[in-house]
Amino acid sequence: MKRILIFCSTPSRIFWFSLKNLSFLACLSCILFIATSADLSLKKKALIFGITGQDGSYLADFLLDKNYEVHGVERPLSIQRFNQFDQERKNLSSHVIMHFGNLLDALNVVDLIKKIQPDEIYNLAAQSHVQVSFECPEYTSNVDGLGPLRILEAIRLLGLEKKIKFYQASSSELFGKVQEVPQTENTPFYPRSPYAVAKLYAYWITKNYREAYGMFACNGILFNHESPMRGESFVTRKITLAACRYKLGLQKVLYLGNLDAKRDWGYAKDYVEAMWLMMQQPTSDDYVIATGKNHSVREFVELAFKELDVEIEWRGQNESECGMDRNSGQVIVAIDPKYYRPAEVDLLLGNAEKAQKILKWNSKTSFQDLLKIMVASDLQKVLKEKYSNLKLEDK
Ligand code: NAP
Ligand code: G4F
Repeated sequence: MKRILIFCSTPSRIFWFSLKNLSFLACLSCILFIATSADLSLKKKALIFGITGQDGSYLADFLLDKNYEVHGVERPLSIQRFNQFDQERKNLSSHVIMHFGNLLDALNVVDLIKKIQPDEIYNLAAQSHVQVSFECPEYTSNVDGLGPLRILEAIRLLGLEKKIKFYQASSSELFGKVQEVPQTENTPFYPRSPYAVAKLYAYWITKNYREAYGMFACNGILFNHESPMRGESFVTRKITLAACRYKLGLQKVLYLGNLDAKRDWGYAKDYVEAMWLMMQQPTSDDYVIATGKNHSVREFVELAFKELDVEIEWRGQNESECGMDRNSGQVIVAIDPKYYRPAEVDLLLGNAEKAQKILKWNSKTSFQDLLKIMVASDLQKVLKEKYSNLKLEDK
């Protein structure tokens, strides 16, 4: 009986077979080939629109840890927050495949999806500032409302509706003037800004493509989530930065709008896990993601300053209200009505029971810990600012 020695690509795969068993051998080679290719293709591809933002950076990091091939879309003139973050943490951008793009450009969206052929698309791109949306309502509607439509339609036109899963960054702003407390997936929406109205369109068009074309398309209705990567004009980051600058003598007064608005604030790092979990379910659905606890802007101010051993005492009312440093008697927080919104969302409080039950997701970081993380990070940043200013003065 003739015998042959087979060397397969993997060193340990060496077998003896009789020629009689050639057909068996052919089958086995096929199986090994398929197994090896399957192994390679096991690396899922994700495409993130909005990768340069807060959530995009954390999600990219999370997906890389899960061994995804991560593609990200940046606008040609993106503020390089992503790269700044990268330098501070780990070499994210060198592991992500970056592409230029813009949600306003439908041809570009089609081209990207055709080229990349991702398994999962996360749409985090948006003009995400509520107050700015009152000043730029048409632009906001175009990016935040029609942007997701452009992605969904590109998937459909390319015939990839059964291959690609789609995640839409929906928002608790949809609840706006809340119709019940706490808010769940079944609470009626009542948007209060051009931003929220645009997100409402995006929510429904995502649901519509799911129902009309059988696409895997889900809405994450995320309540406010913050981090050291939060944009500096959102209230939490504005406060933590100002508190640190005050402590180090670089800022005297922090000007704010409505101190009594309440938000359900979580940690962005915890929330990107929920996005991914939604995409791993057998069928697509919509989920509220929240901590189930809320706090006022006023409380956030008090606790952020307290973290730096500064006690605040409030005096006055409405536009004349101010916060004083109990030690020095100096005014350190004042109201500037320009930060009041034409229509305010007074209170948000989420009930994430559905996500807890089905996704087994829980918010891990407490409000107090989130504050500590943000203050500690901004203190480092402001120290660097101060140090570099001193060096400039020395010269
Ligand atoms: P963010 O920091 O403001 O990031 C927004 C991202 O969208 C940035 O990467 C931005 O790019 C990109 N972008 C803006 N316009 C674009 C356009 N025309 N084409 C392509 N990209 C564009 O927002 P985030 O806090 O990470 O939030 C992520 C998503 O979740 C947003 O859709 C937001 O509305 C939604 N959301 C956020 C929260 C929250 O509390 N953070 C809660 C609920 C929902 P540049 O860097 O070039 O500006
Ligand atoms: O930090 P904010 O600007 O966040 P807002 O409006 O809640 O929106 C954020 O969360 C949404 C989820 O619910 C996202 F969809 C959206 O993209 C964004 O990420 O303001 C929070 C509250 C508001 O009530 C605002 O009126 O803080 C109040 N506020 C008081 N003074 C201020 C200020 N907000 C800002 N940005 N700046 C102030 O000086």
